[in-house]
Amino acid sequence: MLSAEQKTFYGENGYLLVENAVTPEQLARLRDITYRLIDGSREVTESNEVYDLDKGHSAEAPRLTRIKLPHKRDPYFWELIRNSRMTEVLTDLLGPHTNLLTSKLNTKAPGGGRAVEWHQDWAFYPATNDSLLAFGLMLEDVTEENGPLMVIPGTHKGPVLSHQANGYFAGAINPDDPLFEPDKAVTLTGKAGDMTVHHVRALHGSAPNMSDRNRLILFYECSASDAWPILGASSYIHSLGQRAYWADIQERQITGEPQLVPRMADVPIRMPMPPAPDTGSIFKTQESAGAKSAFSS
Ligand SMILES: O=C(O)CCC(=O)C(=O)O
Repeated sequence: MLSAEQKTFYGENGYLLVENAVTPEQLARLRDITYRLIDGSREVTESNEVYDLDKGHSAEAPRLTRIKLPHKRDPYFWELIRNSRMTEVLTDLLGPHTNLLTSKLNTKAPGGGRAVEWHQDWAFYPATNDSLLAFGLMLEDVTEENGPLMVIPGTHKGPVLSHQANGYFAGAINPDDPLFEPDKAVTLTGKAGDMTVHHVRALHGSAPNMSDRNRLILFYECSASDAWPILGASSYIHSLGQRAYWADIQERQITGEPQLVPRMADVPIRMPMPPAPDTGSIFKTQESAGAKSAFSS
């Protein structure tokens, strides 16, 4: 359970670091599954529905940016979010009825693994209210060198910045935007088993992994069940018809029940349109739309 101070901190800053979010046994099992999944990418030569490949990927030396939807790859990823300390943190922050929106395991390979350009998750999936957040569970230690998540405190209370480039929804802000204040960024490092939490509107990004160690962060993006999507960019759920969507939403219920009465809040929204040429992952969206990088000189 979170303390009152932790909840206040999250409310004011839009992010939180939770130490030991999983037990050593849970962590060991997660790592074991993850390294087996990475091993499974050896025979893969093109990004597909499971793997997003980084430049230089080969059978001898797998280089991935991401394992997509890990909760669909191994039931343990789903079990964990439904029944662990993380579940308590989730209901502490979002209330009793919660859904998983998506999951992803950003694997940032050693020696240059991709930056994630600055963005607000809210720009990808606006909803009727902003009771949404992302957990980032560290499966290896995260230090300054291996591309930690960075967040700009307080931006969850501010505007949604433009994420457009070259006429596309680019999934990244322009680093020249006068509202972007990188000097205010905080860097979220921690030990394997620690977890970051960031609010859906919090501006965040991460630099390339310049170390010789993997940076493995398992992200769960979650919503209060009364936050209904207005439109989303690049998730499989938006291609489902009404029946399949209803079945899917029930499968993604983490705690409580579906809420058929959306809570409407006065929140700033921009629509994630038009889609980038390649929407296969955030990396592909940012790259194919030609988003200007904040990390390359
Ligand atoms: O992997 C990271 O550092 C950030 C991930 C992220 O923000 C995303 O995938 O939307």
